[in-house]
Amino acid sequence: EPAEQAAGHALPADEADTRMAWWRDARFGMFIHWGLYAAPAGEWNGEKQAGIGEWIMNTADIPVDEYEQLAAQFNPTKYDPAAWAKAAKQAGMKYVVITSKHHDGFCLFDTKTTEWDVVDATPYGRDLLRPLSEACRAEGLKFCTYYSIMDWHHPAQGKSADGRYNPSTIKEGRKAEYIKYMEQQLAELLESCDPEVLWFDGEWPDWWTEPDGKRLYSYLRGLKPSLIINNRVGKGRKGMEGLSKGDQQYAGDFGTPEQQIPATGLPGVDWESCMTMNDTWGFRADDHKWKSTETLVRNLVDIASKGGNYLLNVGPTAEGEIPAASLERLAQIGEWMRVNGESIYGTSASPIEIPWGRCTVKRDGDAGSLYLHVFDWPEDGRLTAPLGGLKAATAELLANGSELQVDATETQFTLTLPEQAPDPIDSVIKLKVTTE
Ligand code: H79
Repeated sequence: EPAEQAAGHALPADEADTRMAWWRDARFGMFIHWGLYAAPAGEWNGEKQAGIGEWIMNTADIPVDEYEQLAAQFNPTKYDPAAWAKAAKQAGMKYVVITSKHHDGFCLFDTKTTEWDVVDATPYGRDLLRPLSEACRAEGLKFCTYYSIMDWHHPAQGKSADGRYNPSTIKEGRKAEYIKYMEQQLAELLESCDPEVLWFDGEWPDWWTEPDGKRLYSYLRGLKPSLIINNRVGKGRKGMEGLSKGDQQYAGDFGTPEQQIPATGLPGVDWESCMTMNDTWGFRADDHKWKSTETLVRNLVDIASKGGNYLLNVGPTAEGEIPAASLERLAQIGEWMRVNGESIYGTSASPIEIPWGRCTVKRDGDAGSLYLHVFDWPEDGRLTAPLGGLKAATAELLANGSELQVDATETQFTLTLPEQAPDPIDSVIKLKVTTE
């Protein structure tokens, strides 16, 4: 049942296997939250607003006409899409997912459906996404887009009875109009940027239903059959845990844990954990709570060891720059990936659990490799782990190519290690194994 769920509703699993192949191999992508909210950067009327930066319209309860004035100031002259794509590429990321429209309804792409877009409403006056889609393709990265169903700006939507934008309501008799609006925008986006993934969000208002999600899913796959669409297109996700509920067939190809990593692997289920580098998605000038490179690399490894993807966020400024603290961490992750990338890309969930780190697996017929990610280097120079029915042959440290002594019994193997961990973040040992 989980395998069917992961394959998207009413679709044969082999179709999904082909369509999802690049995504399953990729393991690591860049999330980009960029929009008008980067200008207030967490502050409104001289006062700091709590919470995530891109929610400021809701948090500070800003009326639509006041929020609209942000557009007249938005002029990201330092925007360099080629540099962004390079930063993702050199970090070892394989795809980029950028906000085409967040909850504030503002479109970063050219659309005829509204003036509430970068082309019509800002002094910058040009599409922001198409150049990034081209820059990503030039780097061999898959270009993908985020799109919010909830829209605090569209006239068909509005605040709830209790005065909150979240969850927004839809006005009597105007739902069909709004769905048409979304369909037109998404068709324009597919036409101009040709994204490989559509990453929906803001699906939780009650007026949006699972049948609406299934219809939107089918409409989009009809326009572009190879599209991959997340489970927030409909009502299938379980809260911030993000995985698809198991009680029926929900629309969507993969689960979306947000700011968390599942406790265990989930056989047959495709999922991607999206996480921030600090405590906000959209840029906040005052948020310096950066996670260490060690934490970010170990998150990637933890996720890969459980068969998931890691979508790591950056929040560029209103001028168009990715914060230096983010670039620094991306560069450091890249250094680790250049040495150890083969233990991440194209790997699947670990068949064994190890107390001193994580394990990823690459199969090759009757043989394969267990990649042992050593977080806690043993003081006595010996590592022992269960073999899970496999036969261990040779072991090599990816950091320097040195061979390690392997002593294997029927059920476990022991490795003899050098005194010092070659990489304090995560030293990877490639253990070649056979099933025979
Ligand atoms: O775009 C970023 C955020 O702005 C957006 N998603 C990421 C990727 C987001 N983060 N947090 N939230 C939205 C808060 C939403 C929380 C809730 Fe719910 C909505 C709580 C109740 C409704 C969805 C449904 C999550 C839990 C239940």
